[in-house]
Amino acid sequence: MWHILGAGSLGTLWATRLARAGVPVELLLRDSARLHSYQQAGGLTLIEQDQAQHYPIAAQTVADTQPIKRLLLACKAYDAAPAVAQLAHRLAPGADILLLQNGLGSQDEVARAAPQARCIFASSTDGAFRQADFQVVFAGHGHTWLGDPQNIQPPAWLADLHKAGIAHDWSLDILSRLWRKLALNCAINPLTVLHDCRNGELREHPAQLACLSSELVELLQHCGHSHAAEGLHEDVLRVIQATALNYSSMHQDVRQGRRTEIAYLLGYACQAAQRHQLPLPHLYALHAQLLAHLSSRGLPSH
Ligand code: NAD
Ligand code: KPL
Repeated sequence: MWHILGAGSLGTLWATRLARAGVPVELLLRDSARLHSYQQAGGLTLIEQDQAQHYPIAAQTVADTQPIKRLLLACKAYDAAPAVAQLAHRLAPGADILLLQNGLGSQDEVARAAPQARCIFASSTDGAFRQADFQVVFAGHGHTWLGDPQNIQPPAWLADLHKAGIAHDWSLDILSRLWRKLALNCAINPLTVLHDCRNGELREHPAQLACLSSELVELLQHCGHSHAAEGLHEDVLRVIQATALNYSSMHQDVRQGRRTEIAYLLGYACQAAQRHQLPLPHLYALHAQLLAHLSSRGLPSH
């Protein structure tokens, strides 16, 4: 049984794909009010290529008592550790937690909140967004890398992902993958917020992209992820080109007045730079500008 916490974009994407492959799944919802709304909706709806499919997946609240052996954590990075702390007493000995959070920092927070569990980190390029409550659009088929920095053995349940058609690979260096993604997000997302533009319009700011990429390369190298630093600037330009018409996830969050994951992206990068006493002026300045911008819009800095 997969327990899936968070019936948002990625939670719905995973729950529906697993359920339609015959894998038993159950959603964990925040409270009885949310469970009631879910029951009114009668299940989750996944929209793929304009086709909507409805899945009446079972659900319970986090306050339920059933033991949990496999938990898919599909909430935002800032909600991850508090959510796991709420559930820690339900985790069976040797339980697995699969962490879908973007960025870095939340994985360590979760591991501290549930020391008895095995934490498997994921980095995903799938794209999904909520069209309405419990209705999610699968906007871009990507790939998911999974790995465990403490144990290179893949879990047997990867077979469920295979069955569900979830494109994935077991990575022996998941931290480097997460750092690389974090570096791309740090170079692109904050600038799209500050220039209020689509990813592609960043091509008008080549000097800023070059400075940030070179500082991020230095950071990755000092953090022991030289491999993740290779060709970063070219990759930043490639991603901008490939996603030219898209608004970055951070831009969408800010535009919709939602809390961002800044603390787990640029905030995490700047903290790591400080720990290594690296003078990275463009990165620090970008962080300060982004914090000021968020504050001017009444959004939290963490
Ligand atoms: P989302 O906001 O759509 O969904 C998160 C869900 O978690 C919400 O429904 C929220 O109510 C729920 N939640 C939070 N705390 C909870 C709790 N204590 N108990 C029960 N439910 C709780 O977020 P998302 O877009 O699915 O993103 C999840 C993570 O995946 C983020 O870190 C994001 O950066 C990452 N990610 C998202 C995408 C995407 O396309 N959406 C792609 C790659 C990575
Ligand atoms: O991951 C992204 C995001 O918007 O969060 C991309 C499109 C790669 C930009 O950093």
